[in-house]
Amino acid sequence: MPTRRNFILSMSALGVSSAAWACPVPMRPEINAHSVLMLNAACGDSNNPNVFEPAISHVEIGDSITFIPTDSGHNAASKRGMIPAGAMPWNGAIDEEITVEFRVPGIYGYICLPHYEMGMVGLVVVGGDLSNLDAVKKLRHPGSARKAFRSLLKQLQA
Ligand SMILES: [Cu+2]
Repeated sequence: MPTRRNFILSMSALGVSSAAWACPVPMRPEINAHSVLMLNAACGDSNNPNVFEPAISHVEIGDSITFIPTDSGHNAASKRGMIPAGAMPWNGAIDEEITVEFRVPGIYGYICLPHYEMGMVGLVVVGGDLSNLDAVKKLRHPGSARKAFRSLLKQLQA
């Protein structure tokens, strides 16, 4: 049974941590796999604009990921040369919610087209398979995308 004091404390805690409420992961029963949010700013970090959240997703073979346009002006599209051989590319429209099924194991790099050069990129790893890492690393990227992909790929190898 929560006391009145505890109640007040938890309410003030909500106020303090309001930044975290700017980016709720939607709890929607029809999305029972994985979701990636397209955001104008990282959760609680306005200095980190235009991000996929999470930037790295790990899924099993046959799983789907739904890319959700939480904020407008973004899309999710696989990056040519950054998906496993035999895998299907995808290209969501701006502000489109798109669900992608991953049947081929490996690393998938994807981008938001309007913010690619600003570093709005992400990775999906299917089946824990990093065998196309060298091929993925070879690709060159403009602007901040280079650093962003390098940082994400480094996290994969850690
Ligand atoms: Cu974007």
